[in-house]
Amino acid sequence: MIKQYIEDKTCVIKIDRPKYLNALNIELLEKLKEIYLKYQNSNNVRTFILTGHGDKAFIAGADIKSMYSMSKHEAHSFSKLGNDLTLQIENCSKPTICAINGFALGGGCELAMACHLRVASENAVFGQPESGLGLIPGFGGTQRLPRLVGLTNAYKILLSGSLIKSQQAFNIGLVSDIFEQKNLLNEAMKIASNINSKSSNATKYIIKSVNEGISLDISKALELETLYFKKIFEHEDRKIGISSFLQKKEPKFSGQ
Ligand code: DAK
Repeated sequence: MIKQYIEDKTCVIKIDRPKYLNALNIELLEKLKEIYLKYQNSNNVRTFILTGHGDKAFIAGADIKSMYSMSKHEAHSFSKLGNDLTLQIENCSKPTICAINGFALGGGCELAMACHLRVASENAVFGQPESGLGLIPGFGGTQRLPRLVGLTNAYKILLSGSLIKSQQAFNIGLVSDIFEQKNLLNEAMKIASNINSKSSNATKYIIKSVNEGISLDISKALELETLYFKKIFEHEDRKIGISSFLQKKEPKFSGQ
């Protein structure tokens, strides 16, 4: 259901339910949550890559079949689990790069949107088809999509339920890069390795400042940035980074 391994301080998570185009069910969400809980504070991991097995689907949404027979109680747990997981990913001090290798629909697109970076294969397809199923997005789609692509693009995608391809997703800022399918994971690894070479404290405070500041008015958000800017001066990494620059050498951050 999920394959996971660690390579060069990057935890690679592969959703592997090909028979259902990697659709999300409760078990899968629980497993994902467990992986994040296990590695979010581990010294062996600096970044996560979230991707899907194969070249057809990243995640084709929540498991439609299991939603049909879901009781109200199960729907509530499902919703809570999904929203807890997206917040856990988004607020983790270690960034997740989502490598979208095919269909990213409904809950799949929503999970991708909770990640810090999104890169896609040329054949990737995005959409929030929930309205056609008599539903609305349940894992943050109505909230994160407008923040990422603006109201005009978000309403078009949410209300129409239409699917868009990689190039359009790139044009509206939903993904940062498009790669050939065969190179997708390698390219995501390169992005991760670049982040891994930077100060983990800087990574952590950038994520905190962006996440906490995005819903504040600009003056409060700038105060927050000032606060974290001051905090970063408590860390040895700042001295290592600046002195390496002055000595014209590559910094080797300690994470202290
Ligand atoms: N769930 C379960 N099975 C799925 C699936 C899904 N989301 N998507 C595909 N499959 C299954 C298909 O049923 C099929 O199984 P068999 O018939 O072979 O047994 C197999 O995967 C292969 O799919 P297709 O034969 O359909 O493959 P095609 O290439 O023809 O089409 C497709 C690919 C991705 C265009 C098509 O499969 C499709 O339209 N899939 C459904 C996409 C979709 O509508 N996704 C959004 C799901 S709704 C909430 C929380 C979350 C959500 C809502 C509320 N709260 C708790 C309130 C989220 C909702 C969603 O994500």
